[in-house]
Amino acid sequence: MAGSEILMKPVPANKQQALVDRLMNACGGAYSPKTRKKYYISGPQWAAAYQGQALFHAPTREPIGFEDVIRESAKIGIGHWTTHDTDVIQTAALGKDEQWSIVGQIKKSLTKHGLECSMVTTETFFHAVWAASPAAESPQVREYAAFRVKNTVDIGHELGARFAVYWPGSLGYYTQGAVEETETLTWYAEALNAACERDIEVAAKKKRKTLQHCLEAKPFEPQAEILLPTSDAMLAFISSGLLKHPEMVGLNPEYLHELMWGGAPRAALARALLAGKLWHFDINDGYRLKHDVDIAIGLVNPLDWLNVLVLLRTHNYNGPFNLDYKPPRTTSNHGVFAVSFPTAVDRFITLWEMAGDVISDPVIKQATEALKAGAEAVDTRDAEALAAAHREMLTLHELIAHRMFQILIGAHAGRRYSI
Ligand code: GLT
Ligand code: MN
Ligand code: MN
Repeated sequence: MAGSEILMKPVPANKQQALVDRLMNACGGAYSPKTRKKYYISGPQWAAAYQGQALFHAPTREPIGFEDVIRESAKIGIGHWTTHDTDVIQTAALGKDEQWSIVGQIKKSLTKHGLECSMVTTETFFHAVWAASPAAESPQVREYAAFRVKNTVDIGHELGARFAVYWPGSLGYYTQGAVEETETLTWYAEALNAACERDIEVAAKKKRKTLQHCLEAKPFEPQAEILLPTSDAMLAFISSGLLKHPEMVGLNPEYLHELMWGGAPRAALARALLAGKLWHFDINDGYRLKHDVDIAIGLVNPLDWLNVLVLLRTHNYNGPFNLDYKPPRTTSNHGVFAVSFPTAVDRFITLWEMAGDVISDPVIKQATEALKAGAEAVDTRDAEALAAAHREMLTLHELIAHRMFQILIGAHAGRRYSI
């Protein structure tokens, strides 16, 4: 292998796309766009259009608009599209005629390419107006925040969306004493109440169902201290009594955001499921206790992802899987749609199918059933006897983990490195 670098000739710029496409083909294992479309997968406008910029980075890609994203998503077989209000409409045009003409163009583009808009979200973190968050002390800023979330509800209904997402990443503070938490949370709830009430009105007028309003937590970034840092904090907030329509508000957990605070994403999802609030799910990958690297699904923690999907399949989760990741800044505009998106979708589908294999695997099934059957003739008040009676059985925990690994790498289906 050492010689291969020597033999490889420099690749001229105009031959590089062809090389990427050839190696992408050589990978094999791609699903057809028709197969991909059977899954409830959505592609965010902001993910596809992300130019590779961040605090320490200049953009590495050219800007692209919704026409490009919708057209290319259709080619790949991504059936749903999601957006922030300001991903597609300039802040100054929000609520004005120009907004509705853009929304009209989006509708046309979605219809032309056979996509549906599944979710809309309000940008409440980027513009200078949000310096003190959407729940700022100033009543005028809060009135503007209410206008923005209500306007997103209007856009959502017009585009046929079923979900609205809220990421309160600017709800918090940098310096201590700057905000009074209970006040800020009460004001934030007022904005959500305004969105829900508007939703009830518009839905009735349009004879549509109301939207499912989903809160998304992230433990840090961009505020230093965040008031609703985890999905669990949000569950508490939903049932705090501050919301007028808690039944309209659920969660949009993001895989990496739970990992970022050191939690187990699967356990966070389980708690949301038990509360009946797992409505929408942002899928990606990354590392524990690091910033929001938004790597595509399965590239860091494939075994954990498999385990997550076993849980969701077991509980018949039927909401969207939103590809909220950032194509790396080393990936070109061409690469975003030639490699980044199709491979993310295909890893998701493969892991989803594997989760089905895990659920029906005879070894895992027997092991799980045996564990649940417990041990025979034992005094349930005698700790020593109970521990001894189950001693051999509990080895199955590790055996189950090994079997899941085998399923992940295909060893259960005959893959071998040596005999
Ligand atoms: C922002 C955030 C994402 C959220 C988006 C929804 S905004 O990009 O980092 O995780 O899903 O508002
Ligand atoms: Mn997200
Ligand atoms: Mn993220």
